[in-house]
Amino acid sequence: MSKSPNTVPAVDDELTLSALEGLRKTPKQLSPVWFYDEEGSTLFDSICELPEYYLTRTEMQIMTQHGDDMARRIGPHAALIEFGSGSSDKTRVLLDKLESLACYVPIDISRDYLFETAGSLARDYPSLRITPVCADFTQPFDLPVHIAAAHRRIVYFPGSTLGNFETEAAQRVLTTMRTIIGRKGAVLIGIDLRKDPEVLQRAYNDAAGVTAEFNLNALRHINRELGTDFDVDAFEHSALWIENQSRIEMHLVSTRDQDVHLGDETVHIRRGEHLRTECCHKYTLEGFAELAASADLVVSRVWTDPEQKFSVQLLEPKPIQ
Ligand code: AVI
Repeated sequence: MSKSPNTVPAVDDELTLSALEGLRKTPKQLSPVWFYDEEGSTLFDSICELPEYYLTRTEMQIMTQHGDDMARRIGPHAALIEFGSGSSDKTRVLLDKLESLACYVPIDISRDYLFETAGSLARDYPSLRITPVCADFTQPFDLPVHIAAAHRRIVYFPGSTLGNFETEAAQRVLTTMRTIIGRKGAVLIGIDLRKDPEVLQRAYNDAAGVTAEFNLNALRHINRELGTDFDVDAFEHSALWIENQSRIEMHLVSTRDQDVHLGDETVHIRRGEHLRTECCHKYTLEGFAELAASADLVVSRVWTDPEQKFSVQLLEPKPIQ
């Protein structure tokens, strides 16, 4: 990274600064937020349909098979608060099963998608009170005051998205959930499990190349949004299983030396250099229970598929001794 000594940085917006911060790290990093422009969201929907990407299908199968038990444990008159609600697809399974739900509060950073989905849910569940909240759940946000009237507050976080956070950030997200649910509530969360690395490698290196496109699209998005000049054609997708971190890492590897301009800075990327774009942690049941415990949450029920590929877990506040 080079910068002429006498210039005042022209970089003053938060997005540019945080992108620069990532590119100053070793290895260089790009935030996974760059995956999700319109094209990226469509590519992610296609990933969920891929034969190699077992996560979505397996979680849906668990929800369908055990939704009645989940609804029974959640109980009547709950407020359902969903983190990163997206299409709310899996939520529909719960909405069909939960008894006299007090309200549904989907939280998502993408305003258009959030309100579009809330509108379609309102048409399908006309008697349900739906209050969308447009927010980044890793930052402080307000919830509607009417959730206080519900018997319990249930935070729903499907998709194993928690696995995309580094351990400390995952602890912070769980702590936020713990604060929201108070003493009587619960968290219902989808968690992908550790398995044969071959299966994992295939899930993130699909034969049709959709995940590669999804990864490369992050560069198109950042070029468009921040005016950077990454040479997208000079990068290759790579997804590697990192055994000692129990995670898949998605990288983009530069096939040539290139200079990328961001604000008034120039970032040099060497031929063969990796940019890390995402981490996808895979947990053992014990490992996840430990992570939950670090946020004062106890695993009270685990539902899995017969091959134990994926899990949906109910977490409750640790009892006060
Ligand atoms: C959103 N998240 C849970 C996905 C995952 O599997 O970690 C994102 C993804 N990246 C590549 N394929 C899917």
